[in-house]
Amino acid sequence: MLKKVDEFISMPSITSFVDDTHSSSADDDGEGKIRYRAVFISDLHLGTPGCQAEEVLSFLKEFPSDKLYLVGDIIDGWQLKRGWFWPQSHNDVVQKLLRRARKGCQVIYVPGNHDEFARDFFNHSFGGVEVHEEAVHTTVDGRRLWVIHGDHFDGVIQYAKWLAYLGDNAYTLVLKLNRHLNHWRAKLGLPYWSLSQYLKHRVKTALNYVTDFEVAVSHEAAKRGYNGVVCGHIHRAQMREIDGILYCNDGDWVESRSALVEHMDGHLEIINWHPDLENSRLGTLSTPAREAVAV
Ligand SMILES: [Mn+2]
Repeated sequence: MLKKVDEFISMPSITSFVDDTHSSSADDDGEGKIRYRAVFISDLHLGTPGCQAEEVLSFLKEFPSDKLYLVGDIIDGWQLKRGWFWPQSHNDVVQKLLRRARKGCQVIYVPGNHDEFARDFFNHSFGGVEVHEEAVHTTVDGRRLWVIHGDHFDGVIQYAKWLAYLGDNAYTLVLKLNRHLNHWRAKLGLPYWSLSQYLKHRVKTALNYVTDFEVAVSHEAAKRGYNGVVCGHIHRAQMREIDGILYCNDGDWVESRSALVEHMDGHLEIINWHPDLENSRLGTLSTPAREAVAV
């Protein structure tokens, strides 16, 4: 399978097809923008209210590329099963991805656990979007990066559930609940229960989880002979070297709005997309300035 993907990526016909994109029509997004060799995004969670679809659209418009990797959890099938939520902007994202494929961008979709329904369609193509169990991206300077969503490592890591993420709303709710709880505890003559201590423990567990995940994924990439790995799943953008392996996590579009890009010269960068801010980008080697939990 892997070999097949490799061959596919290096097929000369694909390369010439990609070159056609320069003759795109006037309505093509990305016109006049800097072109990227590859863009990696994951964890959009389309179909949930948390998905920042407008920001995904503005990001894609600003970052045209020869290759686009959709690194899983693009559509949240779990949530959609519970209740249909599909606003126009979510539809627009799907349309945008399909149009990008039509315009000659090679779109490779590696499904995750929330869009596992797509896992029935490995090695099929939908409107030019190729579905693969995993992929290999070769950077212009020849580094081979293993592209996977990452959920398969959940079982490998001790913590059954990932606690890497506690959203702002959940945190606000916990604070509110804690106030009420301690109000009643005081009335019952019970001592104050320390929320900060409780959260500190949770955060520590969450951070351990993140590190364990990063290490496990990197070691597996090394075992398979890759130079690096690109994944998503834990909603924590990151790029660093772990035991000689370049570990890249492209983050998410539920909160951090982050992506990984390969410039035409082969250097990789994590983008934190804040279209409203002038400087929405972080340095190539730096870690996105985002805490796991705001405590
Ligand atoms: Mn996932």
